[in-house]
Amino acid sequence: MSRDQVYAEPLPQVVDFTFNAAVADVFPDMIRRSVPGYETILTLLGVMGQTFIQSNTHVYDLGCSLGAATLALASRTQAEQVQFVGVDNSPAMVARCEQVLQRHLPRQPVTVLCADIRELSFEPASVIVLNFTLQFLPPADRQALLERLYQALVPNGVLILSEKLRFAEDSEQAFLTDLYMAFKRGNGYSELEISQKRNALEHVLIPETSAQHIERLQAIGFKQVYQWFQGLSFSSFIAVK
Ligand code: GEK
Repeated sequence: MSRDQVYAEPLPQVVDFTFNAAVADVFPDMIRRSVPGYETILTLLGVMGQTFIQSNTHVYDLGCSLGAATLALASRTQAEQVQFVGVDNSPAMVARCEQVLQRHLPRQPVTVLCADIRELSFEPASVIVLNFTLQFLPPADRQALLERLYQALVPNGVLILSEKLRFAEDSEQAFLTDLYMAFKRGNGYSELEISQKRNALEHVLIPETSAQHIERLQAIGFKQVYQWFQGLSFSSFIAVK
């Protein structure tokens, strides 16, 4: 696995973060060293796939990067005639994702689309995953997308939404941010890498509070909404139609 050194050297100017080829090349290392609990979430996505994927439906992995969530979801399901669809708007990610999924899921019908998830039309789906993707959409676009995902889900279908959180209380925000810095240092990132990456993400990754996520999903109509995972500021929700 190639090591993430994207922000290791001082940059004359830190530009907004993009999912370009340099990021795609080191992505598995970057996300594991940057998202506390990422591996655990993937393991439990396997359990959710086994539980919630229904035969003759679609399963969407939106903002799929290299397809890790699709691989996890497909790993344990016994459902039949399931069409897996990974979608990402980074051509560099999509090219690599196609190779990964062809290699690891040769017998499953899998499609990888290079598209903006805000512009896609969805087929009836039993599971839709946004694993750390919604946070990269402009906040004003989030409600409309979630409403369309709700419409696409079949009865008892689920949306799994993983996000970096913001905290309403300044003290909780500061407390968890300090721990997150320690987590990144512990994973080998230097102070320079941490601060350059934070600047690059500032206008690109816009986190919301847990209450905002839960209330919006409930208002859209999901009958059960649970926050099932939290590792420092990184969290995951499941919403059942
Ligand atoms: C994983 N889910 O490993 N349309 C399509 N894709 C988008 C859009 C958009 N509008 N905006 C961002 N992306 C993955 C990790 S990474 C999370 C997801 C992270 C894509 C973007 O290109 C990137 O590949 C992905 O969403 C977010 O389980 O890097 O923190």
